[in-house]
Amino acid sequence: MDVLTFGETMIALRADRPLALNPNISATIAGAESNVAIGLARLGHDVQWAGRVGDDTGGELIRRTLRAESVGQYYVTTDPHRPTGILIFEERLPDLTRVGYFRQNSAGSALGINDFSAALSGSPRILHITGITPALGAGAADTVLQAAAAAHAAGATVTFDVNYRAKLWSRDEAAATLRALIPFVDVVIGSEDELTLLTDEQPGSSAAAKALIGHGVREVVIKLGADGARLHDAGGTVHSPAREVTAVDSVGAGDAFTAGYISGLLTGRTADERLHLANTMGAFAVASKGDWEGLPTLSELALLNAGNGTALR
Ligand code: ADP
Ligand code: KDG
Repeated sequence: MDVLTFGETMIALRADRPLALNPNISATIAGAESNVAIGLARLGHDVQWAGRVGDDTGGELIRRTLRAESVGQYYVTTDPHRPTGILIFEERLPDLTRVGYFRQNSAGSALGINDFSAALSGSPRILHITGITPALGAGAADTVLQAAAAAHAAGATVTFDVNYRAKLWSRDEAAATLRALIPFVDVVIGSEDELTLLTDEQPGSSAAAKALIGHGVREVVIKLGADGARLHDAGGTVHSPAREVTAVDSVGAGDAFTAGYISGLLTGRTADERLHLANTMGAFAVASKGDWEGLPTLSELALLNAGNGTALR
């Protein structure tokens, strides 16, 4: 197994205007960790997503979609007592989306280490975690901590996307919980602002990244939106510009970026190449609607080099 990741995946209802205004709605799935898993599977990696889904049609939608995307679900449990959570994307302005959650007491939030401890002992090369799962409750937070510690002890690389969600918890709660993960994390991915949850440094300088490296983190990757991304490691700093695209839906760009970065780690690419691949994946996500639907396969990566108006015939 190349990568194991776990978290909550939900039914995602996409509304083309606010719900109160009787929109057209389409149903798909969303979840930061399964978005990363789909991105990695499209790039040809062997990836397992672990989690809990309800014994309902939402659970069926999630399972069918992940199966179609070649994401392994050997460690997915169907919870007989709790429903699959729901997320609503309301398109409010072009490229401005409002996200609403209906996920309290959901199946996905009841995730425990027993759901996938066998996977951890199956030696994934990389364990990918995010800061969303610990926000779902004390049990989920403890699960993330145990998983990170176990993977670290087993010699796996642990990648961590901070993914702070203000609708789920306060900055103070997030800081206290997420800082405990740092001793077990090899690669931190986040925005400038998110990094300051993990250290006492101010945003906008490299101090936060340096502090994390001082605490044993090997690589700190900072997502800079339309400015691309920057990597800090013991060797210094590398910046890579974003790919030029027209943004139509920025939600999911961070997950696509992370999938590209992890793929670069798995294939032994240089820092520059890892950032370029991550930026390319992020660009595909912002240039297409949906969290993961527009992500490229390996052979499609070069499409971004084609000029505007290209027809493939
Ligand atoms: P998040 O979605 O986690 O908030 P960002 O907005 O920084 O993260 O986006 C993640 C990555 O997606 C960026 O580092 C970049 O590679 C890509 N990206 C984001 N916005 C754009 C854009 N307007 N044009 C091209 N690439 C973008
Ligand atoms: O990263 C994109 C996410 O916002 C989305 O897919 C849903 O996992 C999600 C969350 O909890 O916000």
